[in-house]
Amino acid sequence: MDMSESAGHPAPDSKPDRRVEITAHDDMTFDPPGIHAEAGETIEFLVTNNGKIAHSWSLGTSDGQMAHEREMAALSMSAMASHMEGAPNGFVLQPGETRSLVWQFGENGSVEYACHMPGHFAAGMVGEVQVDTAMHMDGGVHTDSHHGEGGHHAGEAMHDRDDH
Ligand SMILES: [Cu+2]
Repeated sequence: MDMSESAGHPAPDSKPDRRVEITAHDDMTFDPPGIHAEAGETIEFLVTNNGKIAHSWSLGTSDGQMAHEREMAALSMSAMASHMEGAPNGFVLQPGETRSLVWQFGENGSVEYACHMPGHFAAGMVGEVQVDTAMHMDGGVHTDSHHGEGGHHAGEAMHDRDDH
């Protein structure tokens, strides 16, 4: 594997800090086009192909994405799927398919998620994870972790958001 340390690593057995949903589209975009993560944070990515053609989704440093693009460019469509099947950092998504990946980010820096179906990366099908040192970001990011198990009042959940 040529994954750089700074990209982080797969963490399939870890409990994710939060879940992020991403959709892939036939106009060569991911929605959202980028997210923020905290250094060391573990995120479960739930990626759905909303298009009518196959897309792939994999995490890596910018250099790693370039290398992966060169590898995939040399493969046939079916070889690509099997090549990605064993990959720890991504997968191929058929139309309508949803797959998940739990990943723990490393130090500060930029990690990219990209599609390596023929021509897609070149067309700009790439998103960015900006990894920052732990701090309170725009809010609303960690609301889940503060919910108690046995809230007595239905109203508590609403207060939860305001406390932050
Ligand atoms: Cu694509």
